[in-house]
Amino acid sequence: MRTQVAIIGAGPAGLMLGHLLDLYGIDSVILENRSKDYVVDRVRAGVLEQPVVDLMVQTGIGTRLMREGLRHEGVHFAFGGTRRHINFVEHTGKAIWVYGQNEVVRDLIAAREATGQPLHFEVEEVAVHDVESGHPSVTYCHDGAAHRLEADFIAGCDGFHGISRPAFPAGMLRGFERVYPFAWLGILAHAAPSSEELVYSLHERGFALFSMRTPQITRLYLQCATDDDIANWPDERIWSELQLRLSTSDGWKPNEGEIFQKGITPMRSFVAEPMQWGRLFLAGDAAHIVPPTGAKGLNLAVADVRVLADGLSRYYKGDGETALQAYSDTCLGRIWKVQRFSWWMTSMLHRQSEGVDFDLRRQMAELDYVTSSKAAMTSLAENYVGLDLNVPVPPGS
Ligand code: RFL
Ligand code: PHB
Repeated sequence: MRTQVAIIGAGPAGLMLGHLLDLYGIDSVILENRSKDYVVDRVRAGVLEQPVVDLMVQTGIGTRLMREGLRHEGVHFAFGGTRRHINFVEHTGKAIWVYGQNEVVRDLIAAREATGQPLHFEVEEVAVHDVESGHPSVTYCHDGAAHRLEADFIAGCDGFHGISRPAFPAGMLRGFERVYPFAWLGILAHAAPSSEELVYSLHERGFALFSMRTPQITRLYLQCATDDDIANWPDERIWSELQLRLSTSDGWKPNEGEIFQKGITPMRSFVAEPMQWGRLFLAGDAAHIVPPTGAKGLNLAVADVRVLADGLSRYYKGDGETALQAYSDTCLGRIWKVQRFSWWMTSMLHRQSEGVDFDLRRQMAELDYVTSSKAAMTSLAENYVGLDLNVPVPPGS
């Protein structure tokens, strides 16, 4: 079997790459080790930057997003009992959209299936070979049979725990990491959102975030301990903690409802450099992780594959390997800026450790400044709505 680009992983990175390559007329095969239901139902991100929304609309996969997505002009910050709003549109002319990662993945799978290009779920034992040659290949098992897929290039879009990054030879890759001393407990509840926009809160008991998925479903997060067990969090405890940390003196508080999903997520910042070895390219969570406080993971994954699809298209148009040489450096420039923003939001909004009251006072002062200085609000807004990405959209899309 042969293709131009073998893509490992059918998360947002792998599926969006397959979509963009198809628009450029480049063949690909996507290999995913989980089932289709698992990939679609996995509860993850919720916020799309303006550049991602624009890309989806311009490349023909934005119809449902335009119909069902929730356009938000800004976010609120709650601290010291008050709630302050930063209006992104006022400061940058751009907005953000709340549209679950599940929905993005669902739309991308539908687009893929409509093209008839291969997308195989539940593949096993995926391995990459001859990456430093001009003829790399991927071996895997599917439906009980062993396969070898020959390709011009391999895209490792297989997330933080995939096989692509560990395939780099020892010493070739440098990892930069920060693990945070807290985690997020996240829930989905059948409750109408009581605020039209997100509320990020710093409370002396820790961080909390009010978000949503639809006009009927609220998404909420609480800072908890890294070794916490979800069994320690019966629904009543979750609601009472959320009410304590989120309610503000203007009378605002989250609506309660039946909790139908809950889980604990660790927080990490990670960057792997470089993102290319021979003809293997890493993209998305395979190459970097951001703590979720800036809502950047999915958006960064899409930015990487835009750069990669553009480089591959120029390669096939005749520019040769030089079209791809800048991939890693181009992506890393943006990645480190987004890492900085995600780390900064995380540091500003989380209780660092019990009893460090100096930090709490300092963080409250920072929130006061960030929500009142025009310069600071503009800086936060331009990072939150997404830094400009100078990559063309595929022609004919
Ligand atoms: P994914 O989504 O992890 O997809 C990788 C895919 O590869 C598959 N895979 C393999 N396939 C074949 N062979 C193997 N050996 C394989 N190993 C793995 C996996 O099954 C999977 O399908 O990575 P990708 O595509 O790079 O996308 C990244 C995003 O999923 C991630 O950054 C975001 O979800 C992060 N994130 C958020 N991002 C945002 O932009 N906005 C948000 O609001 C936001 N909130 C969040 C988040 C992540 C969270 N968690 C659970 C980590 C909130 C949370 C709680
Ligand atoms: C979400 O809705 O899941 C969400 C929103 C904002 C974040 C992280 C997650 O910063």
